[in-house]
Amino acid sequence: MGNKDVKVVSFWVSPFVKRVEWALKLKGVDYEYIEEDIYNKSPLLLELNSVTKKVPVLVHNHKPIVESFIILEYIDETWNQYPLLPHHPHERALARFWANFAERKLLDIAWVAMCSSGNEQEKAVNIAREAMEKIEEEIKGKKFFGGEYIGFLDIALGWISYWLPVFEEVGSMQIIDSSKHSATIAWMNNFLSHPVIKESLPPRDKTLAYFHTRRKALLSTFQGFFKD
Ligand SMILES: N[C@@H](CCC(=O)N[C@@H](CS)C(=O)NCC(=O)O)C(=O)O
Repeated sequence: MGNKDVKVVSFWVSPFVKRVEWALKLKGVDYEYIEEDIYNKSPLLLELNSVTKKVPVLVHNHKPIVESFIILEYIDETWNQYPLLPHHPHERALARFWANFAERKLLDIAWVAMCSSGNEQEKAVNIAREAMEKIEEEIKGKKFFGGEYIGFLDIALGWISYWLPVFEEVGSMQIIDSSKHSATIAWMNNFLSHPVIKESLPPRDKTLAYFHTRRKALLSTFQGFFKD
């Protein structure tokens, strides 16, 4: 049964929404899942998030919170069990830094790479590969970014384990290189093997079909993206 005080306005294939669901599940917080049609937005979404009109929206005690990283921090501050961010301020700062770095240099850019072709795609793939190198250095020698357990940074970067290979397949491109990114690949396997993660992923065939459709729709959008 869903917890009436906690609702997540969601979209089934959204990696941003999954972060919120993963955090709540890891903390054992019950929530009500509300599926949104992001192509025909409901009055509820427009009321809860009139600024960006995007999901996820976490609604706690009737108050909305938006933006997945901000929601993660809110969840961590509100429910103390299973801490997500590290305890030490410097480690917390580093976790936030890497989350933002990966979002701008890997997620945003891998999206451009998936939705482009030719020179544009080549440039995007190169930037994404550089970011991947840095992430590889960060995860070396650790089971999870959070140490022995899945933490904030694992959740923030979790999309890499499932959505990035889909983006690669849809865009016919390669960002993850098994000869260079073995630590990242080991982390991906550890992450995907965790019961909370494993049980909450969208079906791969449906996910692939969805992003193929997005690529077709957006193919011309990113032309000239890297020009001044
Ligand atoms: N930076 C946001 C991104 C959220 C986002 O892009 N959500 C998508 C779904 S995957 C959305 O709601 N798109 C609707 C739109 O752009 O109008 C976050 O981390 O929460």
